[in-house]
Amino acid sequence: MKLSLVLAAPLAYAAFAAPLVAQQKPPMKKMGADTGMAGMKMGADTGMAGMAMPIPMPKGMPMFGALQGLTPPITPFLPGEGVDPATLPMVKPSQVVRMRDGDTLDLTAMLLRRTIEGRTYVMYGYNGESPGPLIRVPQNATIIVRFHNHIELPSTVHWHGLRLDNRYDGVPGVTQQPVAPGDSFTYKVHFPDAGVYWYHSHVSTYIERAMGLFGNMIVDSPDPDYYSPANDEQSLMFDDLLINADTLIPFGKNTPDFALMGRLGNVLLTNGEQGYHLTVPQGAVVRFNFTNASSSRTYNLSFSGAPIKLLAGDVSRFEHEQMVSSVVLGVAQRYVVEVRFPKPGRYALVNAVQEMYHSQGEFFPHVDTLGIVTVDSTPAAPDYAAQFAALRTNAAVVRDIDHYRPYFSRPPDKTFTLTIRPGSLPLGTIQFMNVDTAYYQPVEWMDGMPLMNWLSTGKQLTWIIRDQATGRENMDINWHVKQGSVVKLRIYNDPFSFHPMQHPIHLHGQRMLVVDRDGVPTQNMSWEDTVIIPVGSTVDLLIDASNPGAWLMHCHIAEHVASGMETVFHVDPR
Ligand SMILES: [Cu+2]
Repeated sequence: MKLSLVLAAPLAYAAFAAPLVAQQKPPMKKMGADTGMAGMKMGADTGMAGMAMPIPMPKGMPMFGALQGLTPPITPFLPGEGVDPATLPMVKPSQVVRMRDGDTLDLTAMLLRRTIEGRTYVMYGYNGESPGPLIRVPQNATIIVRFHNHIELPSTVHWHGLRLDNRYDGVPGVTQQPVAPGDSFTYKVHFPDAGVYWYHSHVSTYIERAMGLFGNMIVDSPDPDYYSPANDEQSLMFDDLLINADTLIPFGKNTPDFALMGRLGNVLLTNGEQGYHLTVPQGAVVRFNFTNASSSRTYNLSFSGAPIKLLAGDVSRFEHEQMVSSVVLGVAQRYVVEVRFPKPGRYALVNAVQEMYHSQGEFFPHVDTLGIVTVDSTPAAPDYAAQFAALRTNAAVVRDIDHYRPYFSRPPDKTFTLTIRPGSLPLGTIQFMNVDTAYYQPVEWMDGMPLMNWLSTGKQLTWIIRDQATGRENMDINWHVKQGSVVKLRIYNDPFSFHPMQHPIHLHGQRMLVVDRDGVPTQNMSWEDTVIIPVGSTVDLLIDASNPGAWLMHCHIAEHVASGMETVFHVDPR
């Protein structure tokens, strides 16, 4: 059994976890008296004991005195204001809805009650479920979805990863008007590619998606041998909520808070619940469809050492199946893996990441258990051990990508820089960022500065996609390409900006290949719609611009897109 992490592969956790200190900012002075910025700690020693913090702070995390007592300048919003929760339906688990070509589904966004750790919250869902119904269709099917908006905010549905007709892409202001409360909109949803996709609200996603407006879609290939055989299949959507004591932390009604790093929750949910559980027979091979529905969290997933075989990315299988020790799942990404559970006992599904306190330059491991797979002593039947051990080459994927290989080494047609422009942030935040003492890592796995993050709003800063050639930014870029062209896009994530952070960049309506990261060509590709660009990295993408229309390209961190980080990729019809 080969267990390896290939650095050029998209899943190299080690490459995303190493601190970036030397690359950008000089080592810091210890926070405290010598800096004049009191490194206050919560608790009795600061005299702050008993003062209720509006956001939860990790134990031992240093605080900045200058920010103490501030709250973000937002109009607080939570779903269902003025609604008696007792009148709302209790959430139901997501149900599989199998649909055939031509079928129609009614999908209603609505208020729901949910119970988490014994407390009841008002949140959103579709058709009484959150995640919403799992839509399962054959490849090449087209279905009709009648969307009804029964929440108090305007909404739309975006069909993430699908190369469908532009007018049904669900982007307010680009492909349609937002659907007002009480109104409906009919989508024609086409599924040209097999794999794992998801649908979600594309209006105020930092509220609506975060509060539960998302669901999975599984597109089945007609090829019965598309994946190797498995004893079970599980579709898992990962999500996180930020709760303090018994309160959901409110959202900004007109602009997001947590605009620097996005909202990272302290309650981790799998398919809307804590403590995922699965029981399988000994030796079972389980195919997992992973979807990251979080606003900002990147996951590094593994199963207590059980072998993981990587099968597929966002929009296709990989050229070659490979064994990996963990799966790095950026916001909005999907991976299909198989896991074999060789011995009876318990295997924890964990998110194992590196935590860091920016101000201290302290790094330590952080592990959250998302669920448990219990393996009983009955042997799995059939026994797929041999099929699991065989690493297949997907000749159809290799042949398809062959058409694009001549473009791999071409110079880029367009180069974007990812950066940020700070505006009227709190003085304490500006001081901290300007003293060149903050540490950054390629990927922010945890919120290492929650108070500063909470206090930053989308009105106080702008996240930027900048066209290097023209200097134009975000929605002013105005990029047009001809349908059928193959476009090389280089994206550089500036590590010297005011606040560097990874950005999961998503392109609507097309498929793309990650051909190169920091000068290292990708050895094993799948077609993607979302790519993580770590701090300081340069990524070369090859876009198959096959689908005409005005397609949004944006950072999928909900607070970043709401703070400006979006542009439109125009594919002009032939
Ligand atoms: Cu971003």
